[in-house]
This record gives sequence, structure tokens and C-alpha cells, in this order.
Amino acid sequence: MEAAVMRCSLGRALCGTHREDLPGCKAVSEARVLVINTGGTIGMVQDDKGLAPKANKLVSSLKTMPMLHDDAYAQETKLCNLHEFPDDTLVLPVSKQNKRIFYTILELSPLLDSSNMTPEDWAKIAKKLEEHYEKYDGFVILHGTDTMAYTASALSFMCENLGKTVVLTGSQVPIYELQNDGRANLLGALLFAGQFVIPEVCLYFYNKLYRGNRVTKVDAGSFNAFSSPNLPPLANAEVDITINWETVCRANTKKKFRVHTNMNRNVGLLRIFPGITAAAVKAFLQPPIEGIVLETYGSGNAPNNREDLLEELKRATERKVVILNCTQCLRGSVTTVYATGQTLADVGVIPGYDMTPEAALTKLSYTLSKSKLSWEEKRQMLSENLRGEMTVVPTGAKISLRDSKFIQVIARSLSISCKEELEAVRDALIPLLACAAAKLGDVDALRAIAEMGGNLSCEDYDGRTPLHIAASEGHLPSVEYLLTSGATVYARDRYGSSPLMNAIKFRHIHVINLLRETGAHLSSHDLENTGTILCSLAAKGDVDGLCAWYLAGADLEQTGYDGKNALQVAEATEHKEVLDFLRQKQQKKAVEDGHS
Ligand code: ASN
Repeated sequence: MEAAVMRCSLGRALCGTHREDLPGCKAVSEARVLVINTGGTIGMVQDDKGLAPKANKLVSSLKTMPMLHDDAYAQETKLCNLHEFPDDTLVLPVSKQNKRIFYTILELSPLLDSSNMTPEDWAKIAKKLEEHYEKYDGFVILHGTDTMAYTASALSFMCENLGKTVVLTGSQVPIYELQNDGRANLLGALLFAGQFVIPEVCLYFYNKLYRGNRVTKVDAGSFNAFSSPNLPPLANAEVDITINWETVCRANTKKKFRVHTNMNRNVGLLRIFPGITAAAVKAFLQPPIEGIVLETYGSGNAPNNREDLLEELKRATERKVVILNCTQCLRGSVTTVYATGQTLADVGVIPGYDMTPEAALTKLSYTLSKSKLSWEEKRQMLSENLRGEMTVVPTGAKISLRDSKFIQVIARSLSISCKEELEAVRDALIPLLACAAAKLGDVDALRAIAEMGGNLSCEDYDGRTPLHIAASEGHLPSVEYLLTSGATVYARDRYGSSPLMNAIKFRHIHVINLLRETGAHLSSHDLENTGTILCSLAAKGDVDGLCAWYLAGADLEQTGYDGKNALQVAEATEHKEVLDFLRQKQQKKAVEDGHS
């Protein structure tokens, strides 16, 4: 991402002086950022009607701000004639990370208050990104805050296979005023766009870098204007810049970047409210509307005692109008916990999970404009997470340790960090995860845990190991995997049971054989009451139980508390199958004893 040229902090090394000749001069790398100025408060001035954008003013003003332009360096490099930058190029002082960021400002015309933005303006921005994509390392878009969340969401979908950092920012107070948030926001956005490859459409505001399609404007009067209620920030820029790399989304594709600008405008947002009339809903859903975001209550609920309303929604989905369900709550997700939520699913409404209304609307607009897709494919696309805009939770399912995908995801994500606290958390979670994976018989999950350095002989709160659990469940491949991964057959849980005893209890013959091959055996403690247990199994006609004990190494002739053995009990109770089994084993033993 960086230009290959290395220069010293004043560029003098390349103006005739060799870098090596300058003691203490650190290698500085360069990056180029394109700033697309669309308008917004950041560049507004007061006129007789109020604050409004002012063209051709930003660059000259920025040139007077030392934190945003290193004029001495610019003069020097100009003198040396080293850089052939476009007009309106400025340069930041060298960053803490030793980066020199050059940024060129491209002003769109007319500059807009973002309340005046339309999908045509989104397309204009997207086309500029495409046009300049290869010439710059990263991109900053200056934008009004009022509809910034819509533009950020729209661009996140319009930018397909994005591989570079795109950061939207703006301010609540014009950058020309003494106390303003524009300078810090622009500087932060430039530092992210110029120094890190975060291949997403992001939004930077008040020291935080957010995923663009997760934000919403929550405060009209504070510098802290945005919130990302369902996803923590991608990065924080405070004393240090910390990036949550595990949260960053990447386009998993070999395809090249391109923009899709032809958004469908026949979409809308409909917020339900108590007493909303069916007539209003019907009017809203009339052609040419092709899709709406239905903003519902709580976890996706709408009245289920309003046949008239449900009928209108059903008629619309039958006419192939797409309806996407989002919650009116700032935080949380659409689920089908309530009957009132299930009713909407029944009339063909698609769950939008935890998407913001801005993300849902622009996703709808993007998806519906994919003319090659069928209606079903569009519905499918809307249900999928395309750009990290939503957290998909399978309908009706709660995340649990019974979900093998969840276990694998947790195991992998825990392996990422090397921080001590996370290691402690990891160590605490491994027994739970490994036992849960063993319960499911999920060898891939066990492997994921082993790959992150997890000990597969770990014990849960009852001293039970994954091998105990896999043996109880009869999951032969898991038992096999655990044995070859160092799990011990001699572990005893708090009740004194070994994996072999568990396999006997649940009559998993193949597991018993495998454990025996690996050296598992019954201890004198296990054998203490075996005579009585065998008699009891014989009395119940339980051949499988007897067979399990036999294969585990028990002596079938052992007597119970009253001095009788299993065969004598079987003769008294006349269980034919048991008798056959015991007699056959008795004969076999006699033959073996005869040979020895
Ligand atoms: N009305 C302005 C805009 O959205 C608000 C701002 O940028 N703070 O363009």
C-alpha cells in the first residue's frame, strides 16, 4: 500500500543528500489518499439563510492548519520538484507510524448539505472511487452527518470486492470555527485511510472508526454523533490506534474491485405504530414500490390480531414486493421469539436481524437492482450477510454450545489474541468447548481447539474429559481423534468413572473395543460390584449390557452379593438369549483355559 520511495522526514535525502548522510534520520514511507469532498457542515459557512456549503474554500484553509498540512515540507519537495501531485494536494506531518500521507482533495459540484443527497449522488461518489481506485492507497469522503449513515451503508454495498480503506467523515461544527470537530475527524480519517488496509466502507467520528453500514446518527448536538449499536467499533484512535482486526470484514474473492451504481429507487421505510391503518399500509405498498423495510417493535413484532394489516402485507409479498423486517429499537435483533414476530414470517416477511434501517434500505435498493437475479434469489441475498451489515442468527436458534459452528468460531477467534487476559479466558473456555464438541461428535471443532493449543485432556467442572463425553455418546471418530491427540484413557471424573466405564454404561461396543486396544482396563474399584451388576443384567435379560462388560474385560463368572453368578440367575429367570450368550462365553473360556 505504500509508495516504494523511502525518504527522510524533510525529503532532503532525495534532493541531493543521501539518506545515510543524515544521522538520526528515520525511514519514512509514503501513502496517497484521495479526499472526495461532497459537502456537509465540515466545509460550511454562515450565509443569510444559515449554514451552507462553500465551494473552493477548503483547500486554502487546510493549508493554514499545521496539523493538516506540513507547509515547510511541501515547499521543500516542490523546490526539489520531486512530486508531481495533482493540484490541491496537501501533506500531513509525519505520523507516529512514520508515514507521510499526501492527500488530494477532489471537490464535487455542487457541494451538498447531506439532506439533499440522493442515490444519484451515491453513484457519483462510487464512480469517483472506481476512477481513482488504482492511483490512491485509501479514500476519505467528506460528507454531511445527517445522511452519512445512509451513504456509508449504500457505498458498502455498491463497492463490490473492495480491497482498500474508504472512510466517510464530516463534522458537527465547520472546520473554520475555532472550536470544531472537523480537524480531528479529518485527521483521524486520513490516518486510517493512509496507514491501514481496512477493506471496508468505514465511518470515522469522534475517535472511533466504525463499519459504515452499522452506524446511525444518534445525536444532533454532540461531537459524539454516531453510534454502532450492534457492532463494536473497528478501531479506536486515542492515545494509540487500536484496530480490532478480527472484526474487519474482507471480500473473500479473487475478483477485481468494481462499483454497482444502478440502485433501485422503488423502496421505502415503513414504521409501524399502534393503530396504523390498513389503508395506510396498502397505499404505501402500491406499485411502483418493489421493496420496503418494515420497522417493527422490539424483536421484530407486529400485531398478530390485525387480520387487515397482515392481509395487506401478504398481498404485497404475493405481488413479489419484498418486505424486510427491522426493529425500531436502537439495539438488538429481529427474532421469532414471540408469536407476533412469527406471524410476519408466515406472511413472507424476511427477517433483517440486527441491521440498521439505513443498512436495510440501501441493501434492499442494491439487491433489487440486480436485474439478473430472480425474485427468490433476491430474497435469498437479502437474508445473507453481504458486507458485515448484520449478524445472522438461524431462525429460532439461540447460540449455544450445542451448535458446532459456534464452537468452531469461538475456538478460532480465541486463538487470535496473545494477550494474557484472553489466554486466561481461553483456558477457562477450552474445557467447555472441547466437551461440547465431544458431545456433538464434531471432530473439526476438536481439531480447531487442538490447533489453537487447547489441551484435549482438559476436565470440566465434574472432572469429565472430552474422552469421557465422546465415549458416553458413542462417537467413535471423536474417540479415535481424541486418543490420537493425546487424550488419556485413565482419566477419572469426580464420580470415579473412566471413559471405559462410560462406554459400558451406554453399551457402545465399538468404543469399548477401541479403548481396550488403547490400553483401557477395569480397575479393582470398577470391579468391586461387578458380580452383582452382572446378575442384575442377567435377571433383566440385558444381553447388550453383559456383552459390554465382557468386552471391557469383566469376568462373567464373578458372583454377586448372594454368591450366585450371572449364569445361575439366567437359568432361574430363563432368559434364553442371555443363557445362550453366557453359555457360549463359558465354553469359550473353558477352551481357552484348557489351552493355557
Ligand atoms: N446538515 C448537515 C449535513 O448533513 C449536518 C452536518 O454535517 N453536521 O450536511
